[in-house]
Amino acid sequence: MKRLLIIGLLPLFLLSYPFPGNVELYNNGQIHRELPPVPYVPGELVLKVRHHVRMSHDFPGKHDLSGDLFFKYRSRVRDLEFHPTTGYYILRARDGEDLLQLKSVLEKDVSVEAVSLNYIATIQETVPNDPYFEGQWGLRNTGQVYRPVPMRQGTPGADIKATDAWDWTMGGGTAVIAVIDTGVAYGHEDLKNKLVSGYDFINDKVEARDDHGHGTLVSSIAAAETGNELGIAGVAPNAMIMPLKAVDQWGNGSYVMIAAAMRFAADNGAAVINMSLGGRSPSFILEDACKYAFEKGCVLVASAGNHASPVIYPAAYDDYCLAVTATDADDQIPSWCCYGPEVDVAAPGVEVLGAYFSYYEPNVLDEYTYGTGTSFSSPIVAGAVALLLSYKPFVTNTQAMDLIRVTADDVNYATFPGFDAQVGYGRLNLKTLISPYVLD
Ligand SMILES: [Ca+2]
Ligand SMILES: [Ca+2]
Ligand SMILES: [Ca+2]
Repeated sequence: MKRLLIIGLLPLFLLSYPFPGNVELYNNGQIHRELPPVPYVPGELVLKVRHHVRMSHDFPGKHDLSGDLFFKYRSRVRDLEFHPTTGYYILRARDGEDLLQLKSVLEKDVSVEAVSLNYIATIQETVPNDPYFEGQWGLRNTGQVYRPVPMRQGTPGADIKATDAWDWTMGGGTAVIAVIDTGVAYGHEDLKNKLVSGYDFINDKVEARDDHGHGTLVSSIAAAETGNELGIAGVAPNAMIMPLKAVDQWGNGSYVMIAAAMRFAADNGAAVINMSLGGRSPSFILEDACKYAFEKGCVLVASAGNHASPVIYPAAYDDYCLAVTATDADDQIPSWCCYGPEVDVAAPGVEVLGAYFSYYEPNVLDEYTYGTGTSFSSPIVAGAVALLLSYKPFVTNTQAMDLIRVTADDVNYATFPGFDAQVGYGRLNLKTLISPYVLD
């Protein structure tokens, strides 16, 4: 298990938008990095004061010079307070004082042994080194600029709290997420080491190569290679992807192809099946396959749909599927989301950053793009389930579905307290889901 602990504030990555046309891509050559200032308590200095030993019968022992110091600098210093447990003095400068200049003056004072800014430490978080992580507001939203052009910022905390969950685990390498989609770009830098054997049901081939782009983006959101100093982080950093191509290059897949892929996934050890797809009609074709996979222990995760209409199938099969709708970077539910009592949870689904692939540029395998739609919410939940199952392998699929529901944040509590048909139980909270205190 790879844990990457970085103390303090992160370098700020300013992401650029290099690509013309109607898709905006991130390009490795154009990242600008700037270090933010190191935080400290404003107006405060911490002083180690030299002790002057007074050889006097009247005043045995040590006498410090802090009173003299205060008197000497009183025009610039508001107060000088002894801090008994450390033995240091906290100096508070008067308003408008140049703290760094005052610090350099005090450093030269013979009665001062050392001066420091009162630096602020922050809690440790498992923050991966993937350079576009700051673009992944859905994983961690501090209100950062997550997209430079057009400039986008979200609301702090409108995220799934991935870094907090990763403090506990980044998952084992065994959990497999079957992605029933358009395939995967096998050579993409952030996916090439994350694939297990899949199948192409459209072309009857062993390798499920993407000829559209949707499947590559979806797969990377769930489980891109993480901590590799490239691209993005996946929700389940160490899970593997089983690419199953059941959707053609125009974005269509027949129910029979999708059903075949579900059965293949269930028969070949997938723990989670992601279906960022669906149709408006119910059919035994999908329902039987869902039942088959569910009874083999798989957790089925599907997108609720993007047409402001009732939840699509297979997501609407309540007994077998988690139906996932979208939230944006302010924890609002977009108006285009499908709705209904079948909705289980929401997950970030607006401007979700992931791996880019295009049929027209098959050799471009190091770029990233944003996707909007419940298609990109679903793999976030699928990744969450994979992380949960690798951390707590004793959890059954029914329990996993319940845990996803009960640990979600009721983001529309003010208008619809409790379960509702817009957001289900709420927006996924990976921290609460993975918490060792739940079902341990
Ligand atoms: Ca990466
Ligand atoms: Ca449901
Ligand atoms: Ca609610």
